[in-house]
Amino acid sequence: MLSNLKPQAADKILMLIEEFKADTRQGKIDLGVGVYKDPQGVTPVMRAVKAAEQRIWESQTSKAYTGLAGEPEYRSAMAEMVLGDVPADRLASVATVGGTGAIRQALELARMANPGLTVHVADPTWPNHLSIMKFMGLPFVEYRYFDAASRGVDFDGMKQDIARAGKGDIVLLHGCCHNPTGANLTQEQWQEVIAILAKSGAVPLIDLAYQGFGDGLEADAVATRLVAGSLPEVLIAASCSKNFGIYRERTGILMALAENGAARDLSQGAMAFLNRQTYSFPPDHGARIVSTILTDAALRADWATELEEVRGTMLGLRDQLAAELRELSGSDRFDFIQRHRGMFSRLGATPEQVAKLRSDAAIYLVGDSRLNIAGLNRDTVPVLARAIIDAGI
Ligand code: PLP
Ligand code: TYF
Repeated sequence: MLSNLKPQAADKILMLIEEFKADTRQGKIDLGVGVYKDPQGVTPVMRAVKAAEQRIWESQTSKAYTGLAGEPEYRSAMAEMVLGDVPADRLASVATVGGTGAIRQALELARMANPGLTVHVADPTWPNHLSIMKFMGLPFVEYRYFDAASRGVDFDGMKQDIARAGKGDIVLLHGCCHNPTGANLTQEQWQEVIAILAKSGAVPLIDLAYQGFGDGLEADAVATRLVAGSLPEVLIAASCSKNFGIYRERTGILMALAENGAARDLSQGAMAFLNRQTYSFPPDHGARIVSTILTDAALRADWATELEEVRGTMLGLRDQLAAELRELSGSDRFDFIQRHRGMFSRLGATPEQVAKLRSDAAIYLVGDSRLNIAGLNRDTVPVLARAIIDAGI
């Protein structure tokens, strides 16, 4: 039986990790996988996370099962962090295995509710969105998103394309810090997206994996809150991997805003059912870290301060890289790096130029010319800038 299996294509981003490790050159620079690294190249455990783990270790008396939906404290703390004012009468939620688990469960839920749906997804988007939908056999179409000339959003194209989504279709949107481009909608553009969805009855699924990495914890939630406050049905898949730095704990949440209390109850039941079919109880440790931090004023303040430091470090690197490139190129054509938000920027380079960066300068980007800003530090920014010019980008 097992020999009938077909070889599966490896994840190109995860493959880069191995290729980088195997490179023996001094001074190699890893700008691949989306993991935050401090200027020393370390992905730290955040102070508040350590403190919360200690408290949990000291106070936890049982590791018996929790509930299929996860702990209520975690779900309410996350709803407050993401939504601000929580419309409790409309909100169903379950803890999930990371943000990826939330996306998967959201798509399963949508298909249960509307077996004939099509998913509308940004071109480009996080590759796992596409591979999950392919694996599920879910029909999807891409909407225009990235304007290769400006490295901003092709908003006219996006509007035209998402207007094709029909009632009960899903439109998958990045709540902030678009992966892989770094280009994001303005608040006015979000309002226009909302108007299009309100007219068609298509349902937004917001992937929120980088809250706090763009313009700040509150600012990065503004779009999600606008959508949640304006449309009758909204799905939100949020991840705690990046903003709490607890990647391997696999901590996420799926929230569904329903039209009324009866639909909320149906959604809650279906979401708990989906958890049970997939893995029964969601993981608890990461969720408990998050709720411990969010419900304790001192821990929360310390976490928010450290998250701001992380965000500030990335913004400083963006400023420095744009300034170096302005000087070296004698133009402002790389200023988009300063306008982009989050961990990533898409440079808009060709695959050959990306390969040249790797062969000539030992600098590793994803093949679509996405770079992880957090892989840089003040010393490596000039090295990258020089290599970008030398590669003819
Ligand atoms: N969505 C996007 C756009 C991402 O970049 C990520 C990645 O890390 C995720 C979702 C899911 O993250 P995780 O499953 O690690 O919580
Ligand atoms: O896009 C990224 O780099 C992050 C991390 O299969 C990631 O989202 C990459 C690939 C993957 C899982 C996570």
